[in-house]
This record gives sequence, C-alpha cells and structure tokens, in this order.
Amino acid sequence: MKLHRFRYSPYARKVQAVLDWLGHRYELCEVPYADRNELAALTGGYIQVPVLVTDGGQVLKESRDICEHLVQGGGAALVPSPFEGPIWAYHDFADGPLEDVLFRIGSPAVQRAWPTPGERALYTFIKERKFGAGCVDAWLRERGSLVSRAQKLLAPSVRTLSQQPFLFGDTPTLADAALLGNCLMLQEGDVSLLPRIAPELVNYTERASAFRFREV
Ligand SMILES: N[C@@H](CCC(=O)N[C@@H](CS)C(=O)NCC(=O)O)C(=O)O
Repeated sequence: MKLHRFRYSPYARKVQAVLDWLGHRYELCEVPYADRNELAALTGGYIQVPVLVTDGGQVLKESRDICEHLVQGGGAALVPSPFEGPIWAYHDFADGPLEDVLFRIGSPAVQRAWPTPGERALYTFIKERKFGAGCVDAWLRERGSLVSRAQKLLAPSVRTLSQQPFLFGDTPTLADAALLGNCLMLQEGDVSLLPRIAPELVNYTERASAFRFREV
C-alpha cells in the first residue's frame, strides 16, 4: 500500500496509525505542498490528503472511508462490539469539532514549518481563501482563548485517559486513531503546543504511537 500525506494532517496521521496498529506494510509519500501533480494524476483531480493506494491498486480518499475499508479488511479490533456507536461518534467528534479548534492552534506553526517561501505563502493563501484575510495571524493572537476551548473539549477525554491507557480500554480503537492524529498535528507544528493544552496527552501520544496489535 502507499499512503500520501502531509506530516501535519490529522486525517492522514489517523489513517497512518490504523495502518501501523494493524501491522500493514505500506510506503509513505510526503506530498510537497506546492506540487500535487502525482496526487492529481493518481486521483483524477483530488488534491487533499490522505489518499491510500491499496495493494490491489484501489485509490481511496476521504479518511473516514479509508478507515471503514481498513476496519472491514481485518481491522475489527479497532471497533470492538458493542461500542461501534460511541467509537465512531468519538471519531467524528475528533475529526470535526475538536479538529476545528486544534487546527487553528497549530496552523501558525504549521505555516512556518513549510520549508520553502512558496509553500508557506500557498498555505496562508489557501487558509485565507477559506477563513478570511489575516486568519493565520489572528489565530496566533487568539491562541490563549483557543487553548482554553481545546482544554474544555478535551477535559473528559483526559479524565478517561488518567484511568486507562486508551479511550475505550487497554487497546486503541478508531477513536484513539482520530485523537492521536490531532495530537500529532500539533506536535508536527510545535512540540510545546500539546503539553500546553494537556500535558497528559504527551505520554498518550507516545503510548499510542508505539502500540501494535501485530508486528509487520
Ligand atoms: N474529509 C477529508 C479532509 C481532508 C483534508 O482536509 N485534508 C487537508 C489536510 S489536513 C488537505 O489536504 N488540505 C489541502 C490543502 O491544505 O491544500 C478527510 O477526512 O480525508
């Protein structure tokens, strides 16, 4: 398999966690922010990440659909019965309302982390087209209140994780994959961000990143 990603993409990192935990062999392709030719040719014009090319040559996009595919193809341990409902619901919370706050916290750092001036400018341009002029700078100025919102959203999860290694027990589920993807997004931007929101999530990120149901 081949996973196309940006390092900071929470959706790509979620899919990568699922691949790692399940012991799939795959190649990683770091998509250059300002050159998506390979991705566009592969997908017929879709230039977001993640995109997963399966061993059978299927080109899968949309991380939720990719996760469903991996769960159905031998990944049932990630959505143990009878918790399908709450696990998928947490996944959707992490990909939706939680990501909506965390990406604003991470964005100014992610912007600066792109290696070329063209990539940094393109990143800002794409964000400003969607969220308005000056949004990345505004998110930096508003970081304090964004961090408070993130802490409020994450407080119940942090309490759960003070009592057990993963959100639903001793082994990670798809809910953890989505939470981990968000934690890794912040860390890829600036390692000081995650501990500022919740120091407990630093150990969790290490624990979750190291987990394997089976080795490759
Ligand atoms: N719903 C999609 C969202 C994918 C998405 O938003 N990916 C972002 C990176 S986190 C992206 O590729 N953005 C394109 C850009 O920044 O130009 C999924 O879950 O896969």
